[in-house]
Amino acid sequence: MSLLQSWRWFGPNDPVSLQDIRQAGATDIVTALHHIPNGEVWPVEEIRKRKAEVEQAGLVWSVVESVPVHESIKTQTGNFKTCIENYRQSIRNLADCGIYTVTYNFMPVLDWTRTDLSYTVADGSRALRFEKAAFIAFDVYMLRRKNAEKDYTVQELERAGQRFDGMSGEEKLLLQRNIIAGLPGSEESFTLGQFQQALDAYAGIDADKLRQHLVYFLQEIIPVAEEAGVKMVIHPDDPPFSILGLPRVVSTAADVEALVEAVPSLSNGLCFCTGSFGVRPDNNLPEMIKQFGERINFVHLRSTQRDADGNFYEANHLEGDVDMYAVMKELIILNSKRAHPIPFRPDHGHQMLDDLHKVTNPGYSAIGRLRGLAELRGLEMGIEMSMSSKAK
Ligand code: DNO
Repeated sequence: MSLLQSWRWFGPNDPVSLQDIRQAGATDIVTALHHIPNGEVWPVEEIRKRKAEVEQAGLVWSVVESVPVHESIKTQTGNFKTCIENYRQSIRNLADCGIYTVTYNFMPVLDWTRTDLSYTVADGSRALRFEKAAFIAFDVYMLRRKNAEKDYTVQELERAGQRFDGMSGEEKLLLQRNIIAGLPGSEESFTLGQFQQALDAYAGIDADKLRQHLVYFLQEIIPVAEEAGVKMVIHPDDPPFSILGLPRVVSTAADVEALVEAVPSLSNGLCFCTGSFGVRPDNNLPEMIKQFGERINFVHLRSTQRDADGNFYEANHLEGDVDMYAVMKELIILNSKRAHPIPFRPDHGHQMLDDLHKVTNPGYSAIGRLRGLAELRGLEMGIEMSMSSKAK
């Protein structure tokens, strides 16, 4: 039994169609009801409608990514209890429609963050990149966050200052847009003023407090997930370190361990994203698969390339810092112990070939992911075959 090959689809407005996805060879769809406002219940009729659309194309909607967690739940303010109750109802409704894997994250304010959505790599394709100097320039000189300088070294500030001075007005605006206007899949988008307000909501919340809020949320929703047969899978922080003075609680193996200890139910699961965890050299990915295997119910396969200055860009799926061979081998072993195959999706991809001339969702163009999926399925088949021939 091989891993399940899935593909993220952003719904009817996605420039990549369900037919395209079938031709890429994926069998399963990962999607969300992006039109339902954050914090509200996902109604059964809406879930059914989306499911039927996917099935008409000969595909299966097997994973939700994501049912977003409202900011009020993360800060425990305002009507967060109602938002949690709504979340529980969405879990029940999804299960009623036969969808049993639900992805979410607990990153404050921003979902994933990059500074450059069009970084040209050596072969001419475009990748997503996180450049530290540009990010600090945004934080200190554009957002002018109070006391931001304290988070950086003198050398980092100097480099960021030079970077900022060298940028045109247009480049500054683009940088701001890349960081706060909302990348695909993040349900929030801000102006600079709104953004500062959103950050202010975390003034008294350090990592311990945020972790307490996450554990509280889990204690409230996991019993419902268990009853409904749903696996909740948390996506790690991207990038997996603190940004803009915000706390982070899902960046390392120790972070995951703390969550497992607090809420041991197997419905408290993990979306194992090699691209996010892999940015930290201290995250040993194959070891993490062994350690948390029983709660890995969804996988994002992607690689990043770090440099000595703290920058990283998204490499081709089989290149970069992630040892994809070792990761895939562990996943195959894990999958062989399961009654149902674990879904993975090729996460992000370079903008390349024809897609360079199209408007695409950053990271989610068709051809780069098609390449990623093709390489990953070949890698899986090769490892599987060599493992079974050894066994013979
Ligand atoms: C980025 C994605 C994330 C992910 C959410 C999960 O490409 O992996 O936006 O969907 O963090 O809740």
